[in-house]
Amino acid sequence: MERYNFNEIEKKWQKYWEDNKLFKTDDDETKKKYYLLEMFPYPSGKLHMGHVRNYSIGDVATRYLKMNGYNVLHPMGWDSFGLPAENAAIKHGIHPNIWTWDNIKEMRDQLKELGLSYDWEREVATCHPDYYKWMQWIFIQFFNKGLAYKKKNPVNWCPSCQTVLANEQVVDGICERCKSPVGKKDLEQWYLKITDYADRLLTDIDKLEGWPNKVKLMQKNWIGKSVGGEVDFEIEGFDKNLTVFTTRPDTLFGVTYMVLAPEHPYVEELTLNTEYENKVKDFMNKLQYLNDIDRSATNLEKEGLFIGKYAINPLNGKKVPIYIANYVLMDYGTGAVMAVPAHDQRDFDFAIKYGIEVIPVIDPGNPEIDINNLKEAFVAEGTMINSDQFNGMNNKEAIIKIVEFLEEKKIGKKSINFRLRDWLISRQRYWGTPIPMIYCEDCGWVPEKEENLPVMLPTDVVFSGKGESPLTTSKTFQDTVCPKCGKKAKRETDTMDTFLDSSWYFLRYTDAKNSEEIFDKDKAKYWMPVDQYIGGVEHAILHLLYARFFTKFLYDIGFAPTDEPFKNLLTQGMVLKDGKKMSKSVGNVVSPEEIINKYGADTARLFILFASPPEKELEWSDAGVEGSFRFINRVHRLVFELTDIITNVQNNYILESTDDKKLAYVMNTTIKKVSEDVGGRFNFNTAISSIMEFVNELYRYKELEDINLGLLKDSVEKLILILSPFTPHICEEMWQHIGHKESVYKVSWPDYDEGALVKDTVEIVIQINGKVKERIEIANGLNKDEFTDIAMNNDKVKALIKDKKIVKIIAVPNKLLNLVIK
Ligand code: ANZ
Ligand code: ZN
Repeated sequence: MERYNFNEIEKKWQKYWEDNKLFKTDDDETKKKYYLLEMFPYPSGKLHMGHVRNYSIGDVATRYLKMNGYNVLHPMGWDSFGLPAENAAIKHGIHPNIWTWDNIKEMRDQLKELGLSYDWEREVATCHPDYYKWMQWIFIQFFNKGLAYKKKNPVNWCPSCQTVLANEQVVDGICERCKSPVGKKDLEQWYLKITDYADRLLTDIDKLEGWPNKVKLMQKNWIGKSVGGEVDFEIEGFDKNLTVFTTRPDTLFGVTYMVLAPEHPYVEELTLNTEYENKVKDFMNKLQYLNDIDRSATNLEKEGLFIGKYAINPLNGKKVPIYIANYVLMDYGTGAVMAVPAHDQRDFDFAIKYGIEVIPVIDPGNPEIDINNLKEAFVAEGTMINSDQFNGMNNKEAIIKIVEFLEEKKIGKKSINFRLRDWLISRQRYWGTPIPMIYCEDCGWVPEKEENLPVMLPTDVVFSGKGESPLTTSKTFQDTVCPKCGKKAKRETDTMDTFLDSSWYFLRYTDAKNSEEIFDKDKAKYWMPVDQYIGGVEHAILHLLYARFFTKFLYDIGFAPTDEPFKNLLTQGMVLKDGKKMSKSVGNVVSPEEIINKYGADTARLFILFASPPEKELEWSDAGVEGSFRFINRVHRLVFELTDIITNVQNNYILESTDDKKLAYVMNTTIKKVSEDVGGRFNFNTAISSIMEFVNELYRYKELEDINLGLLKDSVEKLILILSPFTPHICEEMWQHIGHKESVYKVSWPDYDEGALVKDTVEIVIQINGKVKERIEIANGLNKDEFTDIAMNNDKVKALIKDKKIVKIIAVPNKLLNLVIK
């Protein structure tokens, strides 16, 4: 008998699929469509197990849907701009373009080795001019709608490397490359006005019924809508009011100090030529190493500085000191806070540290909390105290009343704040999409003419790792003419954040080769939205939010057919080894190549799909891989052994013996279970275990004396078909071996016979005095009397009872007969 030669089999079928263009998708609008998408990878050069998991999940679903008659779009591409290519250029002198395309080639081959059913004719690479041309086109649409603008913003600047660093290149305030302290430098940078979409991005989350709740919650928190009010405080001896944003206007009477973000423009004015001027500068210098995320952390050690001035509480005229502090951000609300230590933990920590008064204004009504001697801020609901005319109200009610009062007196108003910031998209990097903007002394910023796109990345660039933007080193790139007035002008030398590239690739796949338009609207209309998106939970916030933002924008300007891109979302769990995330830094990586070489792609796929449900973490197990390999061998052996006796048999048959009925029952319930698990719930692991039971039953059945060859043939065929989405190569091979000419991929998914789902007989348990004594087969579905009657008249039961006296009979039809005897 033939050995299972996975190497030969897998190569053979991969070639067959490719030669026969089996996975090519047509835009056939008469067919029901399904768009199944996995997140495209960054081409690092090596596939890791996380990729294998992500793509195997998608592949099973695709193959299943295809066999169920859907026209499935299942594309793949490359998120191929980004820093690693540029670092390789600086380190090893390889041009990013060469490095990237070499990696793409390698990874594409690895994907093909896994037998994944992609339509490679739709492949996109974001670093290809055919793609980034349309990226630039989108940017220009944003600019034309007033949604792209330039603003000064501090960047991380390494004075020794003379270059801008990304946040991840700054470790504890130190440059990752040269280990010198990093400073800040103000640079003009491009932003996208995503905040204009904040409200819609938030409310439309409720439309996303097919998304995991945890992802929706993360999106909501990131957008972070806060409803509250703005309140104006006068500053003693200063002619401008200080406006604060608060979510708790009810605590206004409890304000005991004010805090400005150190970057607040008033700070300089208020301390100019005072003893505080230099102290503020020192404070700012220390602070520059903390980013906004560190500064908002609850466990941040609060630090601040009194700046010598006082503000007046507009409700009670109380004079309170003004501080600057590390925990107040310039970029949120108004950059200023009314501090209420009694009811805000950050303010409480700060007040205790600096000896500032704590005035409670909400009474918890709980004798266990001593309101005049708080150990921590009281943040729950309660009754208003120390608040003049508002005393006695519930504090929620007081929020409304106080805002009304402020509005009447024109010292404040209702206000909504989003945590979401505009999106800083400028990068001082080479390997990204050039921002297609031109600066003219007379006309200001002007977009490149659309007919001149793409603005190509120049090739004469020096990769020194120094300077602001590498594009400034090109001799040819910068000098151009103004598209508006024709005068000499300069091109923007920043490139785009790579998150832009991945915000619309799913739209491009619907018409990937279009050179006239970003995509044909009819094609996009047919395919969009993506029916199922699959990817890592690490992209649950930014990537998905940006993709939703782009889709809404392209919808608004009349291009995208839907205003949400992804109907259903599956976030797959991580791959672990020895309880830790598989990663280079931990040193516990098992490479997909190693597994494919040793066992073949089908085994790798089967193990990964069987070991755990897709959303859960997956613990790597060598024994599990072995087990999957053994199972495939077992199926292979079974089919090859039976081939001769089933080849010329007719498929129609009548179920005769109890064993026939049992096999038919197992076959049909397995088909049903696999259909439900794969089609609806992505429970691949349970689908595979039921296939394993089916195989066991086939092994049992084939050894019987009296076997029904028609049934056997039908079972073997259906086994191959339902296993084929998981382990496609071996299933093609077996399918061919038993005499079929066409690919399994083109065969319809098997139906199951409802009638065969009812068992003729069931096994019941007989207990005597609570102990299991016997298991017997009896007819299925009897009512209580019939059941008791038949069970009691069974010879074995009679023998057990003999002449003892029956005290009690407990009968659970189809399951259990318990006799109490004396
Ligand atoms: C007074 C107050 C009393 C506050 C109280 C809270 C509780 P969220 O919910 O996240 O929007 N705040 C306002 N601007 C800030 C800034 N730029 N940096 C740091 N903190 C800032 O938070 C809103 C609350 O955070 C605001 O309400 C303000 O403190 C603070 F018992 O005002 B609150
Ligand atoms: Zn001009």
